[in-house]
Amino acid sequence: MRQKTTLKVMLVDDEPFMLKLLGRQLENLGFSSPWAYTNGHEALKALAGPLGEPDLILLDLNMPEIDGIEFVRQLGEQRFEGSLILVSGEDERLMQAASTLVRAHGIGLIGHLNKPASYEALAALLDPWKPPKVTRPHSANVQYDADTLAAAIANGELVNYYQPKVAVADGRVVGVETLVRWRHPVDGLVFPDQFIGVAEANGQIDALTRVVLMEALAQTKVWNDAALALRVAVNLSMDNLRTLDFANFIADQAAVVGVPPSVVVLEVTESRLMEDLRTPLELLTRLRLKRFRLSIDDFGTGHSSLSQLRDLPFNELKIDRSFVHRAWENDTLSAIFDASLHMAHQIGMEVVAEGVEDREDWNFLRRSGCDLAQGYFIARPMPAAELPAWIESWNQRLRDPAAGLV
Ligand code: G
Ligand code: G
Ligand code: MN
Repeated sequence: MRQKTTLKVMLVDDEPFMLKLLGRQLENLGFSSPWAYTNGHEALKALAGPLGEPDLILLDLNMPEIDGIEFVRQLGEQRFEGSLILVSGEDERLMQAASTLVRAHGIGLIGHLNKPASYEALAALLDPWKPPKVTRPHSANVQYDADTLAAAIANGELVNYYQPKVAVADGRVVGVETLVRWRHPVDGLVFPDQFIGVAEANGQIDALTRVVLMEALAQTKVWNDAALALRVAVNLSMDNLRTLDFANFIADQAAVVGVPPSVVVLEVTESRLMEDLRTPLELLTRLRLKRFRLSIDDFGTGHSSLSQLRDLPFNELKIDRSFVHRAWENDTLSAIFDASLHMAHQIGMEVVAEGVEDREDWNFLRRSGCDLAQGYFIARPMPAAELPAWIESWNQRLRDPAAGLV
């Protein structure tokens, strides 16, 4: 990491007193004296000037001439590559909205400070902070073309990774979610957000899902035969539900491989609105009749919503990670989390919390009454071969009183 003293910091706040206070706190933390502006326009002009971009900006939200929100938009348009801290006396929900906006502009947000900013709060944000190396996520986000993807599917370049789902009450490993990756011969491991959309747009999602599902079923059979009783979840795109024979395909494959439908979870996300619900409704209802488990994925975002709960026979609800991570410290998130959890329980569904990233998230879930948990705190998605050893070490963590997991 670079020396703090060589990092350039910009302060933008209409109150000169705040500039002085923050400036002094930064110097005490080892930063060289920041560039300070009481006016957003001048700060923006400076950004385009010979001094270049700072590594870090501390930005006040409430300013008379150009407010913090507009400032953030202009930073986004200029493709600002440094990091940002929001400073404000506004309430938590407004700060949440502003934070979401900053991230939507692709700007690295370190966090926010409540006025009057304390030295301890600033130190807590900046101590773990590392200035980003100049790689913006969207530049890395290549989309592949349909022919390349078709060849990859045909050549068996897609591989399944599996992420554990554990019971919150006792930590027991209940199942795994299948997450597809592409072992690209040149580009390395490619993540699904770079090719699922391509497959959906080019009529390849059925072919892709068939490959993923067959591999997942075969793997589940291997685990079950080795006395590892696991449920296996597979993600279905709404586009998989447009033709009725897809239900037969799933049922036939499970029967051929010898995996009972009751251990197969089909996770459905509705990323865009379906005009005609009749086919998906028929297909999912038939799968449910055959005792497959149906899960509503990313609940609370996009179109994964109440009307789907009303219309479709789901037995599992996955609360989207944006309502889980940090819900312990955010009243809005925990209110949405609790409401979703209780609603699902009232209609007899099992609830999975996604995005359990750290100890605080886990402790929050333990208090919440949620059924299952999934996330980096427990395990990242991994190749099938790594799962038995991971289960072993997880069980050790569970038995260790010092770990205090359960
Ligand atoms: O795996 P992450 O590891 O990056 O997955 C990103 C997204 O891709 C998730 O929203 C997940 O639901 C989706 N995804 C992963 N595997 C599959 C798949 O086999 N089919 C579909 N339709 N989506 C998948
Ligand atoms: O949409 P779906 O729930 O299928 O997405 C699973 C996605 O979430 C995958 O991309 C997976 O890698 C990612 N994921 C799993 N656990 C965590 C976590 O704890 N934090 C974050 N940010 N992403 C996670
Ligand atoms: Mn999923």
